Amino acid sequence: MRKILVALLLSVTGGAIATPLKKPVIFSQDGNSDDLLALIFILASHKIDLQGVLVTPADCYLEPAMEASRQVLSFFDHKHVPVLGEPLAGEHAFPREWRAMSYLIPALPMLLRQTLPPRPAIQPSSVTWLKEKLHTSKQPISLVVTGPPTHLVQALTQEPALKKNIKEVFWMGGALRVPGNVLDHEHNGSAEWNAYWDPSATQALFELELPLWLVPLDATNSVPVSMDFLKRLAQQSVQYPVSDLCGQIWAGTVGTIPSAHYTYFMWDTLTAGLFLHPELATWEMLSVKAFSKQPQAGTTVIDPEGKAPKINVATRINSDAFHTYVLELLRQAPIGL
Ligand code: AGV
Ligand code: CA
Repeated sequence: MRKILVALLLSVTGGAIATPLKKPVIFSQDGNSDDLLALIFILASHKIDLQGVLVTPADCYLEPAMEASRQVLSFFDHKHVPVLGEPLAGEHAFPREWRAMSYLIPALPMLLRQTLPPRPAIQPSSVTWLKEKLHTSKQPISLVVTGPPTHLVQALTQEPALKKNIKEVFWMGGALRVPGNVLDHEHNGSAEWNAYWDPSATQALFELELPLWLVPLDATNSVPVSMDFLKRLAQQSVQYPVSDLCGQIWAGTVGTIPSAHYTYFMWDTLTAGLFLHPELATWEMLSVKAFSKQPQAGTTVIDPEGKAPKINVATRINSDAFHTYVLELLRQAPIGL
C-alpha cells in the first residue's frame, strides 16, 4: 500500500520533490529557555520542513539567543537553516533577570560541543527575509511565533498581499479569561508578556484577519514545569540524547523564586506541541481584540460585541496527554550525534 502511495506521489510531483509531505514552517522566537525547547520540538518532528528561525531580542539578549539557535540546529544536523535577528526594542522591556537566562543555553556542554560554520558576513533583516520567503514559497507557509509578533506584523503591514501565502499562525500570547503575567508600574496586570512587549503589534495582529491559532495563558496555566514531569524525562534521558538536552534546559528554569508570578510554565513548548498535534487542546472560535494603551497595553479580550475577527483559541488542554506526547516526541527525534 505504502509503495503504491509513494509511486503515486512521485508520478504527481514528477519525482521532483523528495519529501513532499513535510510542512514548511518559519519559527519566530525570543530566546528564552522555553523558546529553544520549542525549537527542539519542531526539529524533533518528522512532519516539518523548517525554513528559518527569527530571533526577537525580547525575553533574551540577541547574541546568546542567536548562538543557541544555531547550536540547536547543528545538533539536529540542520546547519543550513538560516537564523536571523537584529537589535530591536519593544515598548516595554522584559525584566533583565529573565533575559539573562538566554546565556545559560549556549553554555550547556551538549551545545557548546557543536562546531558551527562562520556566521554569514551580511544578512538581510528579519523582516526583509520573511517577506522574501513568503513571496517565493511555492506553497503557503506556517508560522510558529513564541515571542512578540513584531516581525510578522511589520512584514504584513508593509506587504499585505503576502497574507495569502500564510497557511496558519500559531502564537503563544495573550490572556483571555485569566489574569495576565505582567507586573509593571502603570499597568493593571491583565496582559501577557509577549503581547505587552510591543502592544501596537499585538493590536495589529488581531486586526490582520490571519488564520490565527492562539495559545494564551488560559491554556498554558495547566502546564507548569513540574518535577514529576522532569523525573519521567530524566528516566528516558540515558537512552535518548534529545531528552537529556531538554532536561538540562528545563532544569535551568526551576531555580526561580517559587511564587505564582515566577513559576516557569511550558508556554512555548505547549504552543509548538499544539502546532504539531492540535488535538491535544480544546479550541474555541472567539472574536478577540487587543488594547495598545496603558493601563491595559497588550491586554487581550473577547470582544463582547463580536466585531473583532474570529480566531481559534486553545482554552483547555489535557496536561497528562500533553506530557505523554512530549516524552514520545523526544524519544523518536532524529539526531546525528
Ligand atoms: O509570557 C510567556 C512568555 C513565553 O513566550 N515568556 C516566557 C515564554 O518564553 C515571558 C515570561 C513570563 N514569565 C516568565 C517569562 C518568567 N518567569 N521567566 C521568563 N520569561
Ligand atoms: Ca518566548
